[in-house]
Amino acid sequence: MISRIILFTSLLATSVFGFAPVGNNAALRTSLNAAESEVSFGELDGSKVRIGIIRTRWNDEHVTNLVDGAKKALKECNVEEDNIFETSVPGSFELPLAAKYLALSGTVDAIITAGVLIKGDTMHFEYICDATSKAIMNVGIQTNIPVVFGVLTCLNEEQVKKRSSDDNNHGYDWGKTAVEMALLRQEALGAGGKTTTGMGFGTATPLEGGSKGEPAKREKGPGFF
Ligand code: DLZ
Repeated sequence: MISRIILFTSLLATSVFGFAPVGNNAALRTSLNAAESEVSFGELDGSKVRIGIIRTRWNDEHVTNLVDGAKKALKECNVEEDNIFETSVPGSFELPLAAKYLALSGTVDAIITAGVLIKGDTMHFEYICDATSKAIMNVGIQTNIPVVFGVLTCLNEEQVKKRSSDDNNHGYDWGKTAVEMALLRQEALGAGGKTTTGMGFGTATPLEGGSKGEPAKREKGPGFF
């Protein structure tokens, strides 16, 4: 009964204040720690998509694990190694602008931004999380290039490890998400011209170059690929 009251109080705090107090409650601890992937992906043919990965050098070891997870997924989707562009920026705060430059280069069909933010003693974490997540979303909306939000926002290193290890690596989902969204974009905008996701955009008239069944021509942008 007592634990139910504590859980109820925590849920109330979450909905009212946007965060839950960290206490000794087992149910709450479990929900904070466990973040198993709950998304499933169908067959994704990434053989004709180009993916950009922009990663941070902050929290290098963890981010490398996440990027490895993403690359594993890209490989499973048959994305060619030559079609993966990777570069790094110092921290998560730099991810959105770098993603925008890459998106505007016209050389990739989707971008994965990869970083790890760990809460410290100050409000820095909250500001960077908020600014970065919103800006990354904006890059996708403004450029029409899907940008995957691959930034872990964790309260401590233990949470990071639980989300970037072999058996539960969020980077893997980010890789699959990037391919799915790249295919969706090709389908929606006509580039690639093949119905691949079953979302119904395949009948849309191609916007630039090419005709149905024939990839639109891409111009090589400066600096990438
Ligand atoms: C400064 C900073 C701090 C304290 N922590 C992190 C972090 O946990 N993860 C991360 O990706 N970046 C961090 N940064 C760096 C900022 O993202 C950014 O690079 C600097 O504020 C410079 O703009």
